[in-house]
Amino acid sequence: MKKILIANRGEIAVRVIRACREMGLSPIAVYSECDRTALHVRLADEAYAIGPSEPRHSYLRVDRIVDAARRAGADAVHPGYGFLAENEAFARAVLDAGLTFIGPTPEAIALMGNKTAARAAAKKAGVPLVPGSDDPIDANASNDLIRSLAEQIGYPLLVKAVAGGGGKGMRTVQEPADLLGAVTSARSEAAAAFGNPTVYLERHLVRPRHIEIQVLGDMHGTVLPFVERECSIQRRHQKVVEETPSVAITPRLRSAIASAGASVATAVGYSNAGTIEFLLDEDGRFYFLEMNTRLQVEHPVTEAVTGLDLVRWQMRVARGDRLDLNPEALLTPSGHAIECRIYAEDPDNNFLPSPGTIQHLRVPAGPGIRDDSGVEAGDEVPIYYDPMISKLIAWSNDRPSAIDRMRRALAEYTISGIKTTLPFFSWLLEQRTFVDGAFHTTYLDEVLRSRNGQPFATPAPDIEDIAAVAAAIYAALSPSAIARTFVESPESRWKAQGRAEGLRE
Ligand code: MV4
Repeated sequence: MKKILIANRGEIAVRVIRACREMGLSPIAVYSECDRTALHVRLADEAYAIGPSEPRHSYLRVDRIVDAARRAGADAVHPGYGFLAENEAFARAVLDAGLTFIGPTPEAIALMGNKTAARAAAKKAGVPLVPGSDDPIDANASNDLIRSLAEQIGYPLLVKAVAGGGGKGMRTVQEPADLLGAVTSARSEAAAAFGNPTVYLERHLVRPRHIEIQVLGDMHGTVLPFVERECSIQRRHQKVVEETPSVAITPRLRSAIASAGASVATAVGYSNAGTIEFLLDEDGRFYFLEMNTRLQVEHPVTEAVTGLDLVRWQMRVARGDRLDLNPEALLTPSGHAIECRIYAEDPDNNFLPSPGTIQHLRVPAGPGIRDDSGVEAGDEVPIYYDPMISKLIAWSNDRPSAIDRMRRALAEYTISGIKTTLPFFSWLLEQRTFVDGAFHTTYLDEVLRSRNGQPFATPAPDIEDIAAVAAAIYAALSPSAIARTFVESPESRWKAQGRAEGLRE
């Protein structure tokens, strides 16, 4: 393995390029029209155009990506996450072209992509499942059958898409009267989103935590689980903060849930990096939810507490190396790590995407800080893709000091020209519920709803002083302009503060 084509963009493409460099491998980029000068292209050894900016015409084009790999003379393809990372046909096309796919087999991707098949595999492995329907509910299922399945499972329940994951095509049902309507609407949403209307039912657990287990498998039958990641801080099914270890997991529970994760992966002959998701209820019982057959966004927190490079290990096991690691060490976190996903979104405007040009960028550094970014100053954040621009990871000896370190790094971070979720994180890390670790999967959506759109941005006191001085100078030099401003557009306090903040640049 000498040349690696990276079938992705943004921070994850940069992350894989870094691992390639350290291993003496040559990274090859692909890019869409709007990404022709993007950071991942600038950092790669070669780059191949794969089409227009819209993902379906470029980063989702199996044919063009495999063709680029052939033209480059690449030996292997790393899919990153998102786009084609969990696409069985892509993995197969890469193998059919005689290349190594740096990920699981197409069979494992297909199996785990089918959520009822994944449940069956977990059940066979002896791993606890949320009570639910074992068989998919297809178009032939009678209303009587659906009703009787629901009665067996009990209410409240969830209708989920067999081809789904991540909350799409999901409906909650509080009582029998709402069952058939929920099944109908889940089916049509699933058909539109995945081309497959099949659904299944699960008992709805209220306020669970989301705990996941990273696994690595080699091609010699070894599967190793890692210390858990706590991913309960989510907004509309999108993870926002991840950390490891979880405050809710005792050492006993850690080995039980890690063994469960490894059992699922072993049962399906899994190789490469994968993640088994669990729900954890208030009584400390855990239930298999689904398996993600890719490297995940939040892998750096696991790297921070284990000292391993997961991307490097992905490439090593893909070329046939054995996982000669001490299993005990992977379950023994060294310190605590937290990740904040920094988005080009306006938290003061319902997290609306905020594309545009990054004018000024100051990236935090110093002890225990890692910033995995896909952008530099002067870069444009396009409208076409997920607006996550970087991941900020803080590591320290324990959770309280990791929180302190993250607060410090957030305060250092300056991104101007676009709105970002930085002010939101500074707020979140001051919340008692976060500091106490007393949250669950619905906490963030609930607290955001209760805030009713109050702004997050709080200019520092020195900025307010500067603004006051600047306003005084402006008023002295041009009193009529000041008067006009106030008469014609009575500014809100927050807009005025926003302007004041703008004076920094
Ligand atoms: C659940 C659940 C409660 N009970 N399943 C959301 C996305 C998809 N991966 C599964 N999800 C959930 N499934 C049962 N039986 C609650 C959620 C859920 C959730 C899960 C993980 C992280 C955040 C979440 C936010 C809302 C709901």
